[in-house]
Amino acid sequence: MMQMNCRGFATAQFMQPEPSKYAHAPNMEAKTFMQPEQAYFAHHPGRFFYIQPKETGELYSMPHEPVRNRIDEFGFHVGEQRLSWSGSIEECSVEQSVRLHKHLPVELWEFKVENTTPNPLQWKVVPYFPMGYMSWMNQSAEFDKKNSAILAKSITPYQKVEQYFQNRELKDITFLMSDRTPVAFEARQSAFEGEGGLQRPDALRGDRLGNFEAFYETPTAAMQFDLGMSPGQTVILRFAFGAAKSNEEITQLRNELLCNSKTERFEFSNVVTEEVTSKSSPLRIETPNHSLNHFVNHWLGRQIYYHGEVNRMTTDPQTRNFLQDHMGMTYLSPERARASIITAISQQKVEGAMPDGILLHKDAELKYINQVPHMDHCVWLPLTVSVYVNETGDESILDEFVSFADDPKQVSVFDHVSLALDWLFSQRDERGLNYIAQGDWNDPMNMVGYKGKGVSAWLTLASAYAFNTWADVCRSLGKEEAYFCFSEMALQCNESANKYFWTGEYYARGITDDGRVFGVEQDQHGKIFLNPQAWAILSGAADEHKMSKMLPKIEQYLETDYGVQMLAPAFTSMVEDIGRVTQKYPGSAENGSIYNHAAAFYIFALLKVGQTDKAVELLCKMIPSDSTEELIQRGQLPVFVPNYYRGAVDQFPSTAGRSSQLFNTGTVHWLWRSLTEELVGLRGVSQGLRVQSKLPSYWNKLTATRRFRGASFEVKIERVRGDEEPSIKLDGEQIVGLIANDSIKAGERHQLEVRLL
Ligand code: CEZ
Repeated sequence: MMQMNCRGFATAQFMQPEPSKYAHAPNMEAKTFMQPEQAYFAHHPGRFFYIQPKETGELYSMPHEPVRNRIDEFGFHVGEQRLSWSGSIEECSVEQSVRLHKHLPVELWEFKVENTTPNPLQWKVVPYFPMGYMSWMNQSAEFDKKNSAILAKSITPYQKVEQYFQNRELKDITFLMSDRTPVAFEARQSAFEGEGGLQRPDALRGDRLGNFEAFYETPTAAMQFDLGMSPGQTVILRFAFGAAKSNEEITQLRNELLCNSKTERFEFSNVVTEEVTSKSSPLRIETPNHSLNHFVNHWLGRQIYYHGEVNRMTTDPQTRNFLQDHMGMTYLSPERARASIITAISQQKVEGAMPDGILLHKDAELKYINQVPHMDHCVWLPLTVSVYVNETGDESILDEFVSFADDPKQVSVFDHVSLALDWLFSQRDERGLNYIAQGDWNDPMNMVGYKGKGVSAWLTLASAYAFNTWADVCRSLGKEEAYFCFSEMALQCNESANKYFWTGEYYARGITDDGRVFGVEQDQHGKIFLNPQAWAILSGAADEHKMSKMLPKIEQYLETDYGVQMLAPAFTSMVEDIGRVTQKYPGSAENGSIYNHAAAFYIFALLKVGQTDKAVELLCKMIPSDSTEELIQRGQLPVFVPNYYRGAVDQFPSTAGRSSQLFNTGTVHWLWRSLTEELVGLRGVSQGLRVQSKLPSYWNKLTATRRFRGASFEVKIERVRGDEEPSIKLDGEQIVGLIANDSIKAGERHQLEVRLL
């Protein structure tokens, strides 16, 4: 995984099996995971090329950092297969690009310059790939002549004997390897920079770099190339940068990747495979909103696929994340989703509880947040399994026999899910409200119920939704008794929620250990939370009357130009009966940001009840439009939906809308469902494909292509003309809202025409 910005700063990570890096930020890395609004440091992590034309002696760098000298033109191009930067320097065109290896933690870089002047030119080009501080135990760097490579070697710090045996397999060498021999190199960071620093490094003052190696000193990788270019000539330099375990591995990589200088030899391609490239995306839409179309058609599937493919770069994804990530994966790669559902279920405890995290590797352990007891993990199981069954039609999964984490006894997947729900139902107090312990969906809401009494409104409503969802599955399987049983459980949860949390205007967020109802009008901060409202709609607790009260309150307190906030006003100091969430910076993350995951639940719920205008308005706000002003304020290109945009817009207008830059978020799966199943309105059910399309009043038309069980449906949604009746036509024939299973065959294409009021 690699994330880069236009200036050349980069964060790259790979799994071995725990998340690792080969280019390091300062020491803080050891104690943290992926950070929101990541800081970049002058030296790293970055990939830079210094450029010095002999003719003028000026110093430039590509991309903008670290020299920051103005160049004539500058472009940053985010492509499906590669990232590239283009520029014009002293009338020559320069391009630099990066792709990732399909399987290995290796970046492939190309640096291309074309002499577009009428004169012969002499340029000094120096790639500068700092590795940062690698290890306090052992770090060094040397030049490997045979491979034209700088090898920075290190020992990952550890203390326990058993870690030695695990760490033996780590790729502790970071290399920068070139396809041609440099005239000189520099492997010691301080020698390269000297007094001039990164912007004017001492090493570039002379004719040649100093050929210094690093002996327990901060390593770096710089190589010098002197390029003589006749008029019209193009020169290409190629590099591989990455992690390896041994010198032999590096030699082998060189043979594979760099020995033949023809571009075709580079078998680098997209990790996100053909399954989701824009051409074969299982969903394509054409709406009047171009930014939305572009995002959905090019990037949304990729962001979902990324989650399912790498599980957020952890070996113990939180159970709720893992299950939602595979709920999304169902639409793109059902086989993987199926296997993941089984993996998750096999880690259920025999009493019914799902663990806090799913272990994906034999040496994996529950870490960080997964050591804190959260009460909501069971909610996500029926949601994911029902999506899987409805989308694929593969009911056989329900009959698979799977054991438990703590019991070899095997029961069917159907029984596992039912057990999870029974457990959820049992974790309620005498009022019928779900205990929160140290968190629910909201991770850092850790002190509402840590004494064992506090309850969550969201979780009570989410349980009801989970029961209803499972009841529907039971009914479609003909299990009437189970259907009634789960429906009854949902009803009880909804009744309790309405009794204890409905304030007359909207739903409160919970009741603390000491009996304080919070998330209500009287609270100075955190007066209203979005999640209980959204899930009260989903669970059916909120009837029309309640919705007519809630929706204006959400609009008043939570909606902003950048989307809908998760709570408001943001907390400004610790509230000891709510917890850590109140200590996050106001307007960031769960403390009142535009937390897109929560916004997506709300959008999905609105679509379910036909509040299409509001839903589509909020959905469009998730994706930066192409207005320059807005892009600058958000600070992010519309190639992924971030975890959050800064909220607390009344308290902090200057930072409102700023992106977290975090691309890990369950948002995308709910966005996919909102678009595919609710707006375009093609939802898998056990009898086939249900057609219930929607259009906001401010759109006249929506066309889409949706792949379903291997068949492809081209949908045209329009309004009725004159006094025409609403209608649905499948391949020219009128139907009544259901395409039955026997007319859905893999490989076939169908035309659907939907006319709405
Ligand atoms: O992580 C997410 C979790 O991965 O926060 C969501 C939760 O539902 C997801 O499962 C809402 O709480 O302080 C924390 O521990 C935070 O909770 C973060 O780890 C949080 C961040 O938004 C990072 O993505």
